[in-house]
Amino acid sequence: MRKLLLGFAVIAMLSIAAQAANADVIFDDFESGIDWVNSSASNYWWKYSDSGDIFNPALSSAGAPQGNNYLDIQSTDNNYNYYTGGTGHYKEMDLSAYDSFRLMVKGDSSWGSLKIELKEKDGDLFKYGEWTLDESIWLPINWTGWKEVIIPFSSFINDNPGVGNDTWTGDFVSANFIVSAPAGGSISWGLDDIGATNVVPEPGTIALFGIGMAGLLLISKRKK
Ligand SMILES: [Ca+2]
Ligand SMILES: [Ca+2]
Ligand SMILES: [Ca+2]
Ligand SMILES: [Ca+2]
Repeated sequence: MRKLLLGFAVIAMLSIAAQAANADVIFDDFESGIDWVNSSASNYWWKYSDSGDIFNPALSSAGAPQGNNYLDIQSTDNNYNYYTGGTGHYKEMDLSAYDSFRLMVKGDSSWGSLKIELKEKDGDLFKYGEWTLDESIWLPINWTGWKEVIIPFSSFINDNPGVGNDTWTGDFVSANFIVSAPAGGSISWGLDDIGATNVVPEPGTIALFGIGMAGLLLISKRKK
């Protein structure tokens, strides 16, 4: 009986750990390559650069954090306005079951920041971060190497009041990643495993966790 209880408790705990470690849904992991600006496809990317700047997002396979490929972004701000360009991804998905945006980001220790925009089918546009005159306060990419970034959908700001229902419902159509580099400087970043996850466990998970805890308590009680 004790072994059975212990086994069940361990399974319950492990299932919670597994759920916490993985993104629940992925809308691009770059494993099937990148379809650049093909508006007839159901899953494609686009890119644009600031006038005179260098902005090169491209598929790379050197040290991907997940699978074999990731999106490598090399960019230089030649006109000293911090903004260098952006790249976006179109893929319609129902994200209503998830509470947070989630992706892997590779930084290069040079100062820079990323603005993330999410668009919904009803026309709503939500942004993460604000731009001020000469200083970006977007998501600062101030680390070196790969890091998991999780941003609750509730932290995104409605960027077009009056268009759409001004509410995030998860009726996702596209994401846009806009890059700010040091003035006159360069960034070398990577993106991978872009998707959505749940940070707040669902009631079922909490119940499972409770059963696991109860099992462990019962075992420790019987040992005495
Ligand atoms: Ca990948
Ligand atoms: Ca620029
Ligand atoms: Ca809106
Ligand atoms: Ca909406």
